[in-house]
Amino acid sequence: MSRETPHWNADATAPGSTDARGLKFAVVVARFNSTITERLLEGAREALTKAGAEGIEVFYVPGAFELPLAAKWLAHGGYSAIIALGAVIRGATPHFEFVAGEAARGLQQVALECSIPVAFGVLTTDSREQAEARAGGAHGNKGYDAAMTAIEMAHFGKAFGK
Ligand code: INI
Repeated sequence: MSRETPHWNADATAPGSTDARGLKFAVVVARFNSTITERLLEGAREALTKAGAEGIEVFYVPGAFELPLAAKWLAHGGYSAIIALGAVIRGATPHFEFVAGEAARGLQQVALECSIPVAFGVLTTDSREQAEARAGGAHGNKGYDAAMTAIEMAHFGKAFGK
């Protein structure tokens, strides 16, 4: 499924849009399926750099299952938002549901418990081809999209004194 417009706020005049000046981001990247997750990281870096982010720190974990705990530890690191990147491919694992489900559930739990935006840049696809299409291919780059979401949510939080 493709979208005609991005789900993040692309209006440069709106508060919390594409301006990341003064904001610091932690990007936590799963090494599993690293050819794909490195492309997601490139997309996230591009978005943050273009938006003028003050800080971008990158951390690695073994797989998507490890992303929530890393995000929880990073949540107290003074970042404006966390961007979690991973690629869980159904064809590659019999425990797809566990890895993908726990990554999603855990990252949302960190966001809510620690009161910090955690952008979900974890691809959950049936095939490697579908993942590649979403990591700089025909369906864009979900790392880029996750970074844009993180910028918007960081501004949202700032508006409420976060
Ligand atoms: N981790 C991923 O990030 N993507 C996968 O597709 C995947 N598969 O296929 O199993 C995967 N498994 C590793 C998992 O994330 C943990 O690192 C491992 O279970 C150790 O806790």
